[in-house]
This record gives sequence, structure tokens and C-alpha cells, in this order.
Amino acid sequence: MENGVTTLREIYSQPEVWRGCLHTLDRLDLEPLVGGKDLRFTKWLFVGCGTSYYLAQAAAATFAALGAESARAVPASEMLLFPNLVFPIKPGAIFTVLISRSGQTSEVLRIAELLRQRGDEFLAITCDGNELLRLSSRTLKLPVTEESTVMTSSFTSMLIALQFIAARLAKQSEFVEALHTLPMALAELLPIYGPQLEQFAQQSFDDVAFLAQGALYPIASETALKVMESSSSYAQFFHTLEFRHGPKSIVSDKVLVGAFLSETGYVEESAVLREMKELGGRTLAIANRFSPEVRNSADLAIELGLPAPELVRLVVYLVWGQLLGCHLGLAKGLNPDSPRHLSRVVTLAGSDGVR
Ligand code: F1P
Repeated sequence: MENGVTTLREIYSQPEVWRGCLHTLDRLDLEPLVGGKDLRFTKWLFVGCGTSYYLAQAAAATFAALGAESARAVPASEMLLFPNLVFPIKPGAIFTVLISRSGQTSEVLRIAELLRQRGDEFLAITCDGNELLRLSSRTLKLPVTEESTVMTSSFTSMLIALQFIAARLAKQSEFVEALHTLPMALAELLPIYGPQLEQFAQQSFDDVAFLAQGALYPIASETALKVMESSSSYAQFFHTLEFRHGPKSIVSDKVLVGAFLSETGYVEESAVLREMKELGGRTLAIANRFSPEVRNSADLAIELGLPAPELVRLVVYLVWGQLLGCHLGLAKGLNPDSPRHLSRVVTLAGSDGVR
């Protein structure tokens, strides 16, 4: 099979996959999953590894913005190795959400066991996940079949599902309705920007950096991970305004600076983009709407034009990084369907699951 066929197919399938997930979510009885939790009076903790950790961050940002008492994200390994920094001493003080496409990642399964031993409640979300289903009846399994090693449609679908749950708990029906507009919106954007990204990725870069703030920061982080996984190139991510405090020293005409521009921080964030363009960087920018001046600061400007609220747009901001990673890998002669050194699931040796 041709290089990258599976990954590209899964990236392009997202409108259809999201539709299927929203269909399932519309029929979902939330009560058994979150057991009467009130978003406002609950401390939420989101846990995952790799892509699922960045997803945890995006979910935490959504829960916080929709009014949770508190919401934070940690990698599963941090919870295992430094539990005192994460767990409150008193069981039951937090509600944990475990995120794992495969439901087989050792660190995540170990956390599930730990929570059970403590008598702490948790929800798990997965796409494969029979092990997680065995460990908790509070497991939401989405109708997403993903063959690729790298996570694409599973990330966006699980994020939509967690945003859906947050909005339902917050009784924000407009947010839920806006999530339903995403499949059609992405289906319209893909034929416009997919070929442009493929073209853009024919250049080679010495360094790659993605910039974002707020709820888009995990999207920039995941974009960098996609570029690393799919193209075996090193990519970094920064809070946009932090990039001026040292990292901008790397900027040259062989460096790609990708900026995720929010509405909230548009003026300040686009000023950084402009500065990096003036310093000679190759620039990619994604925004919901561009002013003409900012559009000119980007070698490739992707304009989403979505009427949906800013938080609802997160998954649509990510798709371009998934495509970029894949096309950069292909341009280097690699096969993004078989990323170097990676496996679909990280299963660690040892009886306790971590070594
Ligand atoms: C998490 C993960 C992936 C990564 C790699 C190994 O998997 O770290 O993000 O791409 O393939 O596994 P999961 O716990 O969500 O199944």
C-alpha cells in the first residue's frame, strides 16, 4: 500500500466519524456515567498519555471555561510516580476522567486500578478499550475505528465527546448544538485547505514551532506531536507570547512558525506572528477570521469562518496539524502509517505496569 494512505484516509474521514459520535452522544444517558455530578461543584482531573494527555488538557480547559469548580490535566505517569502531587489525601475529593484510545496503555490501566483501590470514582473514555470496560462500568466507548499508529480521528472524537458532556452538565444547549455544526463545516474546509497544506509541506524545515494560548495551547502541543510522530522531525510548542522570551532566537527562513490565533487574544497573538514573519520565519496561521494585515503575515493562512463559539472550534483547528505532519513525513520519503520507533500502544513490562 502507498505510504500514508491509512492516516490520510482517517484524517479525511473525520466529518463522517464526528457525525457518528454525535449520533451516539445524542442518545447517551449521562447519569450512569457521571453519577449525578454537578459540573460546578466538582474537581475534575483528566488523565492520559501522549496524544490522550493533550486531549486531557483540552478537555480540562473546556470544563474550566464552562464553570467547573476546578479542572486540570496530568499525564498518567505523573500520577503514578508522584501521587502526592496529584491526589488529594481524602478519597472522593476529585472525579477523574481517564482517556485512552486503546484502553490498553499500561500507565492508564495502572491508574484505573489505583483509583479502584482508593474507592475513588472515575469515568473512562475510549475507542477500543475492552480492558477499561472491564475495570469500570463508567466507560464511554465511542464508535471510532482507527487503524493508524498515530491518533487523529480518535483525538477529535473523544474531545467532542468530553465537550458534549461538559456542555450537557452545564446545561448549555447552544454549545451542544454548535458541536453538531462541525462535521459539515470541516467537510467544506477540507477540499479547500487540504491541497494547500500538502503543497506547503513540500518545503523542508530545520526547526518547527507551534504557538497558541488558552484552550488552543493543547492543540498546538498535539500539532507538534503529530509533526514529530508522522515526519520524525523535532517540533516544539510554546505559549505564543512566551516565544518572544528566548525561543524566537531560532527563527530563520528554514524555520516554520505555526500560529493558532484565538479571537480572545487575536491582537497580541497576531503581533507575534507578524514579528516572526519580519524576522524571516516561514509562517502558517490558523484563525477563525483574518484581518488583511494579519493574513499577509502568513505564508499559508487557514481561515475557519465558523459561527460556533471559540471553544467548540478546537477540533477544527487541529485537523491542519494532522495533515501537515502526514504530508511533511511523505515529503521526507517516510511512511506516516508506520512511524519510526512507535507502536500503537505503549505496554510497559513489569507486574505493576511501570518500570
Ligand atoms: C496513547 C499513545 C498515543 C501515541 C502512541 C502510543 O495511547 O501515547 O498517543 O500516538 O501511539 O500511545 P492511548 O492510551 O490513547 O491508547
